[in-house]
Amino acid sequence: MGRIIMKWGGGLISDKSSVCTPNQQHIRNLAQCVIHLEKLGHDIIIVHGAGSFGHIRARQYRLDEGNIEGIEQSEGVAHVRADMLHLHDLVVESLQPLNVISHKPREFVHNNGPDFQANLEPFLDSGVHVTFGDVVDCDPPSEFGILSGDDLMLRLSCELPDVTHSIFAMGGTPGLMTSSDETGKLIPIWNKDMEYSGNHRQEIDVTGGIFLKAHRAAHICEVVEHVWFVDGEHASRILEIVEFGESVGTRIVPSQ
Ligand code: IP8
Repeated sequence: MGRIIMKWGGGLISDKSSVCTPNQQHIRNLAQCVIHLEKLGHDIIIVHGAGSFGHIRARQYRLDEGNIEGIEQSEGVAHVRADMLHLHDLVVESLQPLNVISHKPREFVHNNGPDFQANLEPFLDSGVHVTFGDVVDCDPPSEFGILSGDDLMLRLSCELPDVTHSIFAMGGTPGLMTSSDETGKLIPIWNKDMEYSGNHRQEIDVTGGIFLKAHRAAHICEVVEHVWFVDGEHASRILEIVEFGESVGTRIVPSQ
């Protein structure tokens, strides 16, 4: 049936402005969607973002800048890793009774960004795989860094065989928009030569927000047929994409 790789955005599964506050309803709805797709026979990988379990404290301890001389950050690394594990456990629990295989990036990834080093073969084992944006060890002088789930989406989607769908479920937007205010319209089909509008709250978000997603998705669509941004608050749209090949959202396509 093919492999579906989906991102559960951090802003969708948590309240991004309030530290370590999960959105259990959204997690439950997405889990039901995965349980349905698994029954149909798809191989599934979930990559979840960090939301308020990662970005707020990572920003506070400046973890995205790596090791900074004279600043005590090891407590911050441990704290964010513990918080991420908490969110990860909620995601894994939501998927019961599926056979879930958890992959914690701190245990299998070295360095961050799109060229991180990791063996991705274990993601081919049978079961539903779950991984997430995390604090990973890096070469000196950084020593550590933030690995975004969007970079995991890129590498898993481009390097694993039989990937049919790469779907970014986001919170608070139906897809890529023409403008960030109330006059904005959904862009149903987008390629990297087209414009769009995005808001990146740099004071909160330590990774790239919508701009990083669009950039990674533009690469993924070179090798994966169905690459989509959808409003994850309507999890049924994910099912529609898989079942009918279309739904409300933005389909990302290669540029001509
Ligand atoms: O939310 C960020 O992952 P993302 C990971 O997928 C941390 O970009 C720990 C902030």
